Amino acid sequence: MGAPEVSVPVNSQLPLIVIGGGGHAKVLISTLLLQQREVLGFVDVKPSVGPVLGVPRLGDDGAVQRHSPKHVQLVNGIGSIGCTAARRSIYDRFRQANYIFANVIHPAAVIAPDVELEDGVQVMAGAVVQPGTRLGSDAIINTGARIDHDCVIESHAHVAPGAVLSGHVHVGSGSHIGAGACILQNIIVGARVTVGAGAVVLRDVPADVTVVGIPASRIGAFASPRC
Ligand code: JB2
Repeated sequence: MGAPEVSVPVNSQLPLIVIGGGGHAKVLISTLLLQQREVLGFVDVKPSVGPVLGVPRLGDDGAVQRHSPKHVQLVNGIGSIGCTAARRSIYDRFRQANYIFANVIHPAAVIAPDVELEDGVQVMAGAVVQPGTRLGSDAIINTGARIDHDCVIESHAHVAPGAVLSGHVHVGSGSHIGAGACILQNIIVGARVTVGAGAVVLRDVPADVTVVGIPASRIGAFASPRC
């Protein structure tokens, strides 16, 4: 009997353009270079941003349009430290222009064979994703995060480095699970929630709030000037 079929969509090997040239983009570019993918460059609104790991800045977002969606794919290099709206806006804008976002899966990530991956998913080094889980479009499972069985991570959500989700956890669209946070089994986290770094979530969390601490409790509405 052969190895089980992996349900990871097979990316085309089209050349890639990364959106953004900051810290998150650097981690993605590092993975892509390791995989010997062709990275044409990155685009960044700041002209002062220099090459990233030898990959050049192509210009601002307008530079993407010089390449047909038939000939390149994109990588969303805008990360988040709480509010995921900027990342989502980049994804929506370029999808409306028919560009496809490639999945970036580090070779040292462990993903169970039946895990369902939508488009533009990013799984960093050392992350573990167990069976029965679904990762929505543009979701980030960051370095060393652990997602146990039968979880759902909705689109644009970010599970930051070292966070741990037990089985059957549902993370709503655009939520940010902070570094080292821990979410117990069967918990539902609503959309656009911020879970603070190191928090331990013992109860369901409604949409649009921030929770911090052990046990995690609400500190206010999520909508803030920077979001
Ligand atoms: O609309 C945009 C845009 N907005 C900001 N289009 C393009 N093309 N670029 C944009 N940028 C650029 O994204 C900024 O000018 C900046 O160079 C970059 C964001 O870089 P920064 O390092 O500030 O954040 P990040 O999103 O790469 O990383 C954050 O999230 C990661 C998950 C950081 O907090 C990291 O520490 C974290 N690991």
